[in-house]
Amino acid sequence: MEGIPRIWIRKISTLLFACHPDGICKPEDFMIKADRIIKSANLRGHAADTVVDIFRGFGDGIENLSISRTWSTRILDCWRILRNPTLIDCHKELFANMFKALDFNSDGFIQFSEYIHWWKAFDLDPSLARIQFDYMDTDYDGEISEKEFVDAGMDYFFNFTDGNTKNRFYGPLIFELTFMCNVRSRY
Ligand SMILES: [Ca+2]
Ligand SMILES: [Ca+2]
Repeated sequence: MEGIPRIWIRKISTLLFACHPDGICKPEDFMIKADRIIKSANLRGHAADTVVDIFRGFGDGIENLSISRTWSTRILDCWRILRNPTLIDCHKELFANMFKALDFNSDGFIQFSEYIHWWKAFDLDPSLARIQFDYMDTDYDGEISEKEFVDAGMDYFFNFTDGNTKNRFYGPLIFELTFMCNVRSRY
């Protein structure tokens, strides 16, 4: 972990622990999130199918990774990804697909009434959802465009120099870390 910026470790650890309490994402974790979104938003038909298809794709994407690895090893894997520019486009596509899954009414924007279900699927404090929504809404029109959403996702993963980032894409950042145990202290 030496040499990896602390803010970036905190962000990626937050992502990993948001997926699963042990910090190791498994394909089934994505389907649990999809199911929560569908139930929370009471989705039917095309909107529900889109959520399932896209989250299944996320799960398939990590299926080849060894689930016996520790979360700290996963962080090192992510650090290698970050430094591989050929994978930038893959991540843009990932966040674009995430956007489509959350744009339940397919109007080209994520409204807050849609976004709140993503927040609930991760068991995050609903009162903090508006803060992140407004952070992503960089043109202040009250909706999240695909570009705004992708930009926020890319910033979260690829920006490791902003030690005071306000980006909380996967919820409040894990505050303190040890490399040996699951520290869930957050602010
Ligand atoms: Ca929408
Ligand atoms: Ca906007």
